[in-house]
Amino acid sequence: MVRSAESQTISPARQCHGNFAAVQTESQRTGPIHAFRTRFFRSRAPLLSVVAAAGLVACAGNGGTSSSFDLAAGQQSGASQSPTLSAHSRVPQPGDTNLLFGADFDGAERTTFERNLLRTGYVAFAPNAGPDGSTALRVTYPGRDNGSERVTARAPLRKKVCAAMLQFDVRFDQDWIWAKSGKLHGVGPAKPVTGGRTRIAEGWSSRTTFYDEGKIATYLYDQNPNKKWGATTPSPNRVFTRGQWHRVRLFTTLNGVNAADGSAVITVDDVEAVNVTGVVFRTADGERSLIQQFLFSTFFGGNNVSFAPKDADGNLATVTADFDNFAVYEMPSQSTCQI
Ligand SMILES: [Ca+2]
Repeated sequence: MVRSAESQTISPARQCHGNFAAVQTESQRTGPIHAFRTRFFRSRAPLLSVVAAAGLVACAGNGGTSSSFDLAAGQQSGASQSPTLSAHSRVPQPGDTNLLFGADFDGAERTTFERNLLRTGYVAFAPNAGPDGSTALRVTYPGRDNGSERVTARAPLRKKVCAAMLQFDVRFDQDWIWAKSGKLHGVGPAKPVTGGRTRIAEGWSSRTTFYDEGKIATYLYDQNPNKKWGATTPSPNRVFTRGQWHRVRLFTTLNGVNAADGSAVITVDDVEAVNVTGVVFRTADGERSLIQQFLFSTFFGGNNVSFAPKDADGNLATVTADFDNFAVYEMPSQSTCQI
């Protein structure tokens, strides 16, 4: 049975999904991925520890075990457990996974992705503004009749996969205006379906949105034939505070072609915020339907001016948000999706 994402129940936010310990595998420390990581995180050893231990921190003191991988030292530190996932853990954790894409804006030379972002005209690099004092990306959102100017760019992943985790850090400016809602980033297949366009069998998109005074939501273009726009599932509580850095993770798992077993899960600062199951992202299982693009996508709205940021006098306003440390990881698939 095909079920829409909107029909699903939101589970209550919780701190941890049970006992688990995930550590880096040998395959991550060698080969091109390692070289990529080394280049990407060449000055980011403290950050990498956080990335490698993602999810574990939230469970420390709650049955879990903290662990970290120190790239500078080149060895595992902390716990020595084997990579395992608890049977009770419904959310994949970064551990024995591959980094498929990364952007931290700290390189001496601009990458193709960064140059594509600059071409939008609404981004700038903000030295020392990142959560760790590094360079962050500052996006400007000028309000307009359909919400705000669109700031989008796509980047290919290094591998086509069934399940992936996107993570990024975001800080909404102290003067941020929430308005109704607006897009944040996500992942997609070869031809993502967005913007109310017609569904195609191998097309879909899985994104996040800010929503309603500081909540977050999944925004999914699935195969529901009755919907023009994506399906929104908001968090039950506010998760964002203006002026503070937050770490967002979006776990996307594709469905098997004949099964309604896809899912989209968001955590914010290691706390689960949204959990949507039973998603039918696709009805064809060709290679083009697999997760293969990072979708940088942020703007207010929206298809009318009610989505736009406005000041106290009701005039269109311009606001900013900072982003840093984008990374997409392959995750172990927990559906019947097969590559
Ligand atoms: Ca940075």
